[in-house]
Amino acid sequence: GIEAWYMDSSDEDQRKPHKLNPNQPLSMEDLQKLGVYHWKLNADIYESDPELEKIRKEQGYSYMDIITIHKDTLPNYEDKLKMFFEEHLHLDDEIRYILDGQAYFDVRDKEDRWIRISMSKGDLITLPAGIYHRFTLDETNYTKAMRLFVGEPVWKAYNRPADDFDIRKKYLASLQGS
Ligand code: KMT
Ligand code: NI
Repeated sequence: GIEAWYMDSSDEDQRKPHKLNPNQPLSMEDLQKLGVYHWKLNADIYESDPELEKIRKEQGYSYMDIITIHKDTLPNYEDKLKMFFEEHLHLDDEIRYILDGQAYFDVRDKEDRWIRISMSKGDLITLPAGIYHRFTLDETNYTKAMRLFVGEPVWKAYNRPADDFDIRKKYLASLQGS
């Protein structure tokens, strides 16, 4: 299941948990305040899951594909993992549903601290357009994820600094008062 915590600042292996000592966990409500939303689904039935269908219909997630992130299945594995771990933003929401294995999504909080979100089979997450984030496998080195999108997918990532984009300003404005 999903779990979130503030990261330590050690530059050890990115695949390690990087929890503080003592751990500083975050609640789902804390994540919602940053515009990050989570659903728990039954990934064993993803091909015919009415709950997933309902979410896709309600949120307009018309596009989907599946990416298997493992050194034997993903072309240019090392380069892609390096890219995924560069701090970046997108002009659209990033919506990912973990079908197998596990992985970490890191997002910045309002004070620019890193939050690590631990995702495993059955976790669906949405990161809002304009939030700075990055992705890494954990020490198991494998995950299979569904990528969802409203309309045609736009994969372009803008590495930080990307502060001049309207979507970034809009995201920051959305944090005001929350
Ligand atoms: C991104 O943009 O951060 C990604 O697509 C991460 C890898 S998808 C599980
Ligand atoms: Ni991204």
